[in-house]
Amino acid sequence: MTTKVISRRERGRNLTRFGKGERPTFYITTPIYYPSDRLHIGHAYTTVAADAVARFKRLEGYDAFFLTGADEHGQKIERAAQAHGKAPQEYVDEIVATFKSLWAELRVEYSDFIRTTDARHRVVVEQAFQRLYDQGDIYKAAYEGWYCTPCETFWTERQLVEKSCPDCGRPVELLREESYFFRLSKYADRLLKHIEEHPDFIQPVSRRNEMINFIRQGLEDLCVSRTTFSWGIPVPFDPRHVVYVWVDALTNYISALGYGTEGDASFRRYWPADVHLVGKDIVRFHAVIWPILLMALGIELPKRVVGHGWLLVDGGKMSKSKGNVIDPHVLIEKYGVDAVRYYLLRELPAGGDGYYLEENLVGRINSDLANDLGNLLHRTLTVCERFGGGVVNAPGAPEGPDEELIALTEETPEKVSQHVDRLELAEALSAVWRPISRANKYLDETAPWNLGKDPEKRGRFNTVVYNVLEVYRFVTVLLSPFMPGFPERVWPQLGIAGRPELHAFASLRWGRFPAGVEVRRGAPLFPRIETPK
Ligand code: ME8
Repeated sequence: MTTKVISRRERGRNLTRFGKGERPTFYITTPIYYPSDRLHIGHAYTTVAADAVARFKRLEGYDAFFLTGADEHGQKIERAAQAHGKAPQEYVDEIVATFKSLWAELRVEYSDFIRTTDARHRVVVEQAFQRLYDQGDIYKAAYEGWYCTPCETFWTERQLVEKSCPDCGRPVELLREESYFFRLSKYADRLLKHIEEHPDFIQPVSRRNEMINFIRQGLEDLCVSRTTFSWGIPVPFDPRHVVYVWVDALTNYISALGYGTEGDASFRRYWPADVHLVGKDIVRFHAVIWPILLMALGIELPKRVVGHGWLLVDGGKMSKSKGNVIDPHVLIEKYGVDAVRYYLLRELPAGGDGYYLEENLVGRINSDLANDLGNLLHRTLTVCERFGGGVVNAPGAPEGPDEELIALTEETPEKVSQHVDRLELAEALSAVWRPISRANKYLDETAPWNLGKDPEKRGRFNTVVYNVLEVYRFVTVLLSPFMPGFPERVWPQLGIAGRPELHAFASLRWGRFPAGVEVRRGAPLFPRIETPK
């Protein structure tokens, strides 16, 4: 990817340029999910990924705003409510409550949760629709075309594949309605120019190329109202129509910030969004319809639309009809939230798909978390308690493999930061694992359990223990956005629970670990999961 990477020095300059209370901002969003059903680990992936990025930015000193929410209107929801014998509002209220409790369980710390049934959202959609109509970008015409309700998407006859939806393969319905249309075609050239001039606008590059081809084939005006059902926001000047659910939904990214209202301080502060993180299935809506809506409204475009791959299960994409949906609650209950977050974020390579397999999750827990990460601390604290009275002493002059271990650890924060900037979270985690693996090997090389027995080697023993624990402090800080429960369990063991200044990104300079602290070995951080042979 071609994202410009800001060096630590530049970043430092950026941060110091702003006075206190004027930190640089960062705005990241997830899609707002349909409350037509319970969420599965695919949705959990997107939300945890955005949460990890927002937390990382906060760690670095940014004022990060992280938005998620629910997309509650449309025919699909109306039908789901009917099928459950409920009024739509009652139905979505119940499901949205399950979204919020899942995010709490996954320790997702959003700044705001927007619902398209919120009054604050509705006024912004009404206003935008009215404005587009007043300026002639929305007009009325007869519509005949095909509609896929599960995808809430219109298709022309020629776009269908075997008379079905080209995206999901399900049957489409013929619609004949008087509708309002939005002049997408009028803005196609401007959008293409924008995409060409901003190589980072759509990521990864494969999606970018796909979008360029899609736009070059010619954009047709978009049908933006419906009359055959009523669960939506009424068109302000013609209330027999409701606003097309994607126009309604996309507007969440600015309605949550109070765009166009008196309380628009957040809009002025955080817009344009730094990243709209979405699954690859909905890049088209975010990279074509959304920017054109914004252009027509005279609003700056988001900086990046990042499409991630799918988490696949046996038989392809998770879907209720295939009966292969993985429920995150079950996994959290069984393996704990840090392990589930780690697995999700470690498993999907940037831009590509990944396979969910419970065996792989258990494998990651046993090898990465129990063996590498957990044991490193346990082994070091064991020798520190047995031979050093549990006190961390100041290190002596570096020798042998020390310099290499220190250099690798010192360069890691910047590497991780760059990966996070590029939304390469699996790569960011593997960068954290390099000093972890090196430190495990370092313990084998230096064998502090032998040094500890020899009074003449006390100095070397102190150095080795100090170095590994300082590596552990770096690693714990860097993992905190990914596994927010992890540091809480580590700091007391390292004896620095009451020293928040040592948990900050800015403290990641080698040698800050305070000599003289007393460590306290606790229960293993990640017990091995025994699997039947
Ligand atoms: O599309 N792997 O909502 P939705 C990875 N309401 N991510 C997955 C996934 C999988 N198997 N399955 C789903 C909508 N996702 C609209 C969005 S935004 C203005 C409106 C994630 O409930 C992925 O991020 O169908 C995808 O984009 C999103 O869930 C779709 O959620």
